[in-house]
Amino acid sequence: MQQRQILVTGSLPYLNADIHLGHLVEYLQADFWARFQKMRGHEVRYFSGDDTHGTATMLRAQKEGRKPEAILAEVKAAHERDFRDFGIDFDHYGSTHSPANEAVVHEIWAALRAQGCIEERDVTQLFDPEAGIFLADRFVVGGCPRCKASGQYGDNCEVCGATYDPSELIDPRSAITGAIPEERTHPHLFVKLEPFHDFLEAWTQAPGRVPVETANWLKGSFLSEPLRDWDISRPAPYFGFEIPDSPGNYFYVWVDAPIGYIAATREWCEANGDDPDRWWRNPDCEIHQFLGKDIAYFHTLFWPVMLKVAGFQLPKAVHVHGFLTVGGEKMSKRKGTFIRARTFLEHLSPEYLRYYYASKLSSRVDDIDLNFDEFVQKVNADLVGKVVNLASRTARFVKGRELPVSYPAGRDEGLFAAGVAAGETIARAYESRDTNRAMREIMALADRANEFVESRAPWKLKKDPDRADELLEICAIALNLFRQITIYLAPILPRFAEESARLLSIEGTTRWRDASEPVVGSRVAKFEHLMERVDPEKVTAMIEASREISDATNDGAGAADETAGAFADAPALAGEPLEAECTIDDFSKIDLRVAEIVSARAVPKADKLLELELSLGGDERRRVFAGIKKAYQPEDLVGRLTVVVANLAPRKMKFGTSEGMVLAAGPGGDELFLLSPDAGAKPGQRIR
Ligand code: B3M
Ligand code: ZN
Repeated sequence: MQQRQILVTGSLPYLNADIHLGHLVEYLQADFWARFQKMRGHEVRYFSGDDTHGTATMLRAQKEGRKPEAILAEVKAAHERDFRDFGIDFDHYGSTHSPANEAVVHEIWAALRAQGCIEERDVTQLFDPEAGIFLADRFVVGGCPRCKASGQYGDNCEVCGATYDPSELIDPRSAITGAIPEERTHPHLFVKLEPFHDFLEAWTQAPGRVPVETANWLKGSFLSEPLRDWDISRPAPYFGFEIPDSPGNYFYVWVDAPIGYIAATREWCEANGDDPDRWWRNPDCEIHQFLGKDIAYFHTLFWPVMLKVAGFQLPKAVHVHGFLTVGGEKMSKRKGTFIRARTFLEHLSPEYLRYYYASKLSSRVDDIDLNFDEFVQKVNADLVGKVVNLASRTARFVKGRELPVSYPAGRDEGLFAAGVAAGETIARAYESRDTNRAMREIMALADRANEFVESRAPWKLKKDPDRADELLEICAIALNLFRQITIYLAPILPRFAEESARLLSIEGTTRWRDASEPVVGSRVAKFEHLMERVDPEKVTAMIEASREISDATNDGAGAADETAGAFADAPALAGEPLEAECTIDDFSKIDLRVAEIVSARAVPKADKLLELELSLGGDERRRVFAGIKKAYQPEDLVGRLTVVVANLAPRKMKFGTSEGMVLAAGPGGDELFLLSPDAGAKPGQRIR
């Protein structure tokens, strides 16, 4: 197998938030993948770091009367501790507030300037005269100009969904000081993106570059119209890097944040005598970026342009994951489901979460749900009941004895060889980040191994001194199967693999190919208990410990500067939205599109359903089952435009899978009215 050179990144968590279970989805997924690749013998580095700049950091430092650097150091140490304790094995964890990062920012900036990508234009924005700062949209609060709801932040109304300019708010106030903001004009610097339209189209739509869902979303939204210039400067005061040839202006946090990936690599190279260009200017190096769907567009529009202009290597793949829900709902501080990494560690073993996430994650962008009943059940049934059990019920019978000098392959019903063969399937699943599949395959091996032990009943042989050799043979088989399974689990549960090596007195690090070599001749050590069952009471205690009075300081998953996260420090001028309400963020998760009905037919034996084939523009087709049979004749629908929820998780129905949902009004039965856009709308257009 040819050795690959692979650079893995996890997105840079923002300074303002403690690491919580939502963050961990990503860092664990990338960690599983990086560890797997390392075990396969590839040259792999996994980098991340803190995202530090922006107004939010500045305001926090002011409020706490400290230097931002002091806060940075404290937060970085806490983040690194949380990651380490969850077994997330970064080769280096950097910070965007570093000399290395500033140097790369300058390099990229020089290239953007040299290639004529920058334009200066005046921007009129609200200004807080008391705080002396321009107010990003999220820092303005007032009444909605349309529905008059009070306490609306920014440029959209959470009540009626209207979008507007923050200056149109009724009685606008600064969310920082409560002062009445003024309009002021300041020159800003923009990156012209439209000249890169074709490049971005080709790059994002290349097979395997981004998940299909993301590629389609980009194509149907940003790439379907001329790309708007990107405003990359912020006037002082701002915590960040000053723009070298534009004094008094600072780089917007999202400029230097992704550059932090390169800076982290440089710092690591510096410390390890390696050449950063071998990683970032080398077409043979595969760059794999893991990130959440909320920040996919930063990484697939702005970032590739910066890389390209400055001659850096573009990522081979951007692996986008969904959000974490807990018990089917958004994490909530009030309900105790907004769980910090640290709180989890205080109650439960990190390995539980590593395994549970692995069993849930696939290569899809879908959100994953943490369901605590399932969590307890899965960990106990799979890890304790199947894997640990395999060793615990056999090792003790042969403690201190040596394994036979050759593996009794003829006596194991072909199980070890079957495990070797399964290794390739499992590796393919890991490679495509389908750890759900990998875990199922591995548990199937554990099931078969346990059946074998069951059928040989070593506990009975133990009683018969004449059958000691047979006992040893059976235990050697079981322990080798255990060893094989723990190697396959090692990207998820590295400690397990180490323990199994220790149990069989083997030295050295675990490699994937060790799974095809049975262990022979070495001594069986004392079996140490590998894992406790999850105690549901500890789960309850963890939730209790996470419960807070209100969600007022909910900093959300992945909240960056100038987005909701900044509000942790803002006075509560706005009424808190009720949890049952759908926030604008919730709503914006719904991808509504114009669709053309290209064919329609009645579903036989279903009295309500029509099967529709929808076109979402280009050659994107969807099959949707709609309960509108009583209201429409199929032939009347063909050629008509309607509205479809395009990112609804596919639903398996008796008649097939429905890949979306069309929208209709009315009480039901024959009184249903399909929604349609006005004439002129085109299939695939996003509804906003
Ligand atoms: N800091 C994610 C967030 O906190 C953001 C990621 C930067 S990756 C370069 O929203
Ligand atoms: Zn409104």
